[in-house]
Amino acid sequence: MTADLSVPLGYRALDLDSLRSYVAEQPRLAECLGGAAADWQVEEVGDGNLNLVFKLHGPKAGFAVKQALPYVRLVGESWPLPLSRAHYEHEALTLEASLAPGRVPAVAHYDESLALIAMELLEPHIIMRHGTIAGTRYPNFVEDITDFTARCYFLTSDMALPAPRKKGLIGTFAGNTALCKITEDLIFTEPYMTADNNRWTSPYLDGMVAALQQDQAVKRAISRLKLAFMSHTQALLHGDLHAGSIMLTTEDTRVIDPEFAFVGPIGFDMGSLLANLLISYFSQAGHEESPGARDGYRDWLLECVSGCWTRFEEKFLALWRSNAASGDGYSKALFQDDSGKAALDAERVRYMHQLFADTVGFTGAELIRRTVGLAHNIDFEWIEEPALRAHCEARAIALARDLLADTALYATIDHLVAAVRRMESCNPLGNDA
Ligand code: SR1
Ligand code: MG
Repeated sequence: MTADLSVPLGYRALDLDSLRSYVAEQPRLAECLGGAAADWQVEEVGDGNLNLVFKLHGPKAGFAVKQALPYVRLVGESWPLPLSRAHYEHEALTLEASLAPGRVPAVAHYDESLALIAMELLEPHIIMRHGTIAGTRYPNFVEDITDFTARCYFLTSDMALPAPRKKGLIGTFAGNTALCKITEDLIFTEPYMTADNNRWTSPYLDGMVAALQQDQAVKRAISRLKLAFMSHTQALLHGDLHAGSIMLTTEDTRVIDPEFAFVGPIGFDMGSLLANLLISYFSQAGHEESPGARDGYRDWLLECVSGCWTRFEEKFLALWRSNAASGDGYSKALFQDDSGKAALDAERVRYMHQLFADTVGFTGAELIRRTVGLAHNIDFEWIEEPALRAHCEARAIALARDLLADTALYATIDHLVAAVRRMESCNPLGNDA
């Protein structure tokens, strides 16, 4: 199945005026905003790589509108991308709202022909990356995000769903091939070879990138992860769970933008989440007010790394041990007596160990693609001085190389956190930056 790149009749990319007219013709949306169309404040606020995003405010309320463009916004019309991603995003948002209530923006309106979703306006929430660059702590983040991850992944796994429903779920998202292909190329392939899309802080990182691209242990590891990404249908994933896909306040956390959703390996999402916290950690030297001023904040970021795994694991296991576990995987019928119950619990522990090993590898993959591949993060990009930026990025690359090639050395989250702390006092570039 190849992705359908055709643009349906009736599709047009909206601007501020045409969006205002469009919404005026949608009675429910217009009623929700209140007043007359001329009273509405409309702005385009999209800063992501793919889509248009608008905010609308009326006298009564506001909402956000996301519209897919038929190409990659970051690159332009030379890179076409199917509008069907809005369909998958709508499917995922709807399902996630039922699995993890309150953790995603509520959908207000969906228009398939315009590839447009109107949804709850999250205010005063901000994109998490902006908050961590500013050094803001979010006390509820770990509990909120692990409610989302544990519930979405467990409740769409084979331990929760009967086989026919699980296969139906795989089918619902199986057509999202173009978005998966972006990931297959940008995360699992291009950073490890010479590719036009790659970029890094040159010349500082040239040596590290050359070494990475000749490292056979790394190439074997990334290829194994790519195969898992392509073939391991464990649960419904967000598919792009980074700090730009999370909006939050100090009280509330929401997960947005699931257009990359598909049924895949849980460790992929978990690795993306942990890697983006680590990117924030390694980038702090470029944002702190004076050297060491953000040491306490670094500690908080590592507490988040640790908490995102441990609270996820606890919640996932609690669901598995509860009545939610009525799927065909690990049927309770096979494990009825005391020895059976002990055996099943040992299996649960083994499953979580494997999930963690997957997560470690995928964490390394995300760290590399954000420093060597096409799509970088503002955490590093906003560090203006290239030598300092490279110094921060080099630590992320050095850690990632070890996570990929020596995954087994990171048996627990404590091993990972200890390695991050050790890396903070290393200078992988070997200069006096
Ligand atoms: C061409 S798209 C580049 C990246 O932007 C999205 O947010 C995904 O992370 C993708 O890999
Ligand atoms: Mg996105």
